[in-house]
Amino acid sequence: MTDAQGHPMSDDQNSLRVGERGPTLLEDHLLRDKLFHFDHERIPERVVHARGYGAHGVFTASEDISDLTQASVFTPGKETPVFVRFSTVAGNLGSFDLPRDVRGFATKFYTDEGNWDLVGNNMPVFFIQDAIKFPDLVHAVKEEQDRGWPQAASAHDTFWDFISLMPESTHHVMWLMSDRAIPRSFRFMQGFGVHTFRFVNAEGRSTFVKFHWVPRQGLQSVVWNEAVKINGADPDFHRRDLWNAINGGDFPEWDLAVQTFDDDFADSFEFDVLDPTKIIPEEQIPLRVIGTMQLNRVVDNVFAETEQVAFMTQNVVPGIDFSNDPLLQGRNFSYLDTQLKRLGSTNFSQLPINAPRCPVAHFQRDGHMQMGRQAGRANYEPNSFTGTAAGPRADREAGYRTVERPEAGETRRIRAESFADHYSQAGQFYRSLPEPEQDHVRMAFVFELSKCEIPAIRERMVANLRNVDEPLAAAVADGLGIDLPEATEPAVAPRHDLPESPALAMASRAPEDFGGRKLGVLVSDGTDPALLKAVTSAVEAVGGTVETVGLKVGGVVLKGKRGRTPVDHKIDGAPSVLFDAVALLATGDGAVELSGHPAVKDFVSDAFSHYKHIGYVEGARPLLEVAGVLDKLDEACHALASVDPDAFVAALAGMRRWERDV
Ligand code: HDE
Repeated sequence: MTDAQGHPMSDDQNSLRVGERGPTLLEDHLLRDKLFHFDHERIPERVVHARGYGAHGVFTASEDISDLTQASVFTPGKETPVFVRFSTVAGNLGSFDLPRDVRGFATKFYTDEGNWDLVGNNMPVFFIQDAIKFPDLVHAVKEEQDRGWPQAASAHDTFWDFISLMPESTHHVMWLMSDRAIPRSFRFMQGFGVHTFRFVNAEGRSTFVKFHWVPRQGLQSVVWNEAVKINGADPDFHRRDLWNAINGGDFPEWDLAVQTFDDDFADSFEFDVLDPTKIIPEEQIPLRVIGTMQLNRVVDNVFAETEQVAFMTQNVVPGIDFSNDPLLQGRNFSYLDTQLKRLGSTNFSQLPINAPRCPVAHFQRDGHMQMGRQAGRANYEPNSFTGTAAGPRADREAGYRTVERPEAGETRRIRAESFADHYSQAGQFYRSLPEPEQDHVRMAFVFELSKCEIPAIRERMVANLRNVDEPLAAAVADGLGIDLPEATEPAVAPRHDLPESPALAMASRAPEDFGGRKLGVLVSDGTDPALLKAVTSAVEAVGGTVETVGLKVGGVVLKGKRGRTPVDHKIDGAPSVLFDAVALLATGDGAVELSGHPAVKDFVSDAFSHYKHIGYVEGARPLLEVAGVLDKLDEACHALASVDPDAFVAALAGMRRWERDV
């Protein structure tokens, strides 16, 4: 062991003092060195997206799209290392993983032409149309400034006050109230670049493009009551999930897909393609898959990688360019600016997690924490030196060339007329969802607005919702116990004739099997080891995992066995919210003993009311009885005496049993 200067340490337990019990000496340079560094360990957390989790992986391009873009990252078969950071938006660094919130989905591609950062979210639209509103939005959603709460929650007055006064937020709020805001795991989320970008090919021709990440695992969310409980039982639920999956060799994968279109489409589309509160339905421009990303390595050090990674929308490579989306233009300023505040030096791009993996050559010099020893005589150009002394030169052909586009007009602070329709796509989104997903949206609005203390805010929001969908507004008003207020006067009459877009439903991309998910098995003394093994094998065969839960972590004595078989969890620490489905293999006296335990009752009744599949053996009936569900059993409650383990596990595919009457 050494100190920071490399001096060998002889003792890291005791500071230097006079005699045995005397004062500590200022002379103790080793103590001071250690405390000096410790005192400065923290850097500012991100203003937004503070809580995140990252992983390394690789992107493999699959399609020849050289007609669209010259970006080398899309050369078919080419593998490019990536680093992804998933995040929540509103909560502080130490908040929990399952607030109702947008999730960040930021990807850094270390391409051979410099870094390309696709800094997206798990929802395809954004709250605002102009970057100048971003500080207001963020202030409104974060803790209220006078009281310092709520942490990581949008269910409070200032958020809904702002939203209800910003009709342009309505579409995004529909997504925020949907199941997308409470994902089961990062692995089961879609990602979106949100803005319209440009592809540029070698001839300089540009094509508009929207980016999508589509998880091969399918889409999956939890229910709100479950999210609330997960945050208590395991605040690190999502980061643990990603860590466990990757370390267990179950590498999550996403297809990168694009929607590309030209000016003619942009001109004919009902909405402005530069407006980040709008989508282009997949039914109108289908997704084209151009590659796949796999995450396959966790970080070595969360601070060095996940915390110090600096994503920036303006990190683009030759072949990718910006559009005039006003939000994107504002972001292109903000991300660079924030890195200086957070990382403290213009040389943040030299940190290993941020450093390009291709050669870097320029005349930028010095600054705090300069790591490079930039050799040669010239640190400017033009210069008349030759060879290495001369330093680098720009390359007109291979260098980054901004697409040439005509721009004209007066300088004005206005919002284009084409951005004025705030409700039509919000209604289209809602009407495209299947009934269970619509139901969750209604319940979310009622929950959130019930948390507002100022009645006028609730009413104003419901007044806006009348422009989205009348039955939705009526249901929310009913849930709040208020009269339906008069509708807000919209800037543009909302359209209710937009065709439904089935691709917007989570159910349209439901998982195909139980792979990547987890079965919680309640066991007791007397549990049948053969059945436990058969269920475990069936789950593992489709790529899922099984964890056992018992009364004591030391284990249970399985039927016919002598010693104890350890369990993964003591019941108090493993409520059923931590699992995607449960199997009750406790039996006989063991089941009776368990049924007297309050946590067991919650385990079963929560699994039932969270619409989960439940497998059970006959001996586990006392557990179903104590949970009050014995007389409500439905097709998603599987009697393992008559359903074999493979059929049981096959039934766990897809989503929850939404039809259940809970
Ligand atoms: Fe961000 N955003 N943002 N944002 N954003 C940041 O950058 C900002 C927006 C997104 O894991 C900050 O390094 C402005 C849209 C993600 O490190 C900051 C505007 C989308 C992350 C910032 C937006 C995003 C950030 C804070 C409106 C989805 C986390 C720390 C014009 C397409 C990246 C930082 C990570 C982070 C500014 C809107 C996604 C302050 C000004 C739209 C995923 O620079």
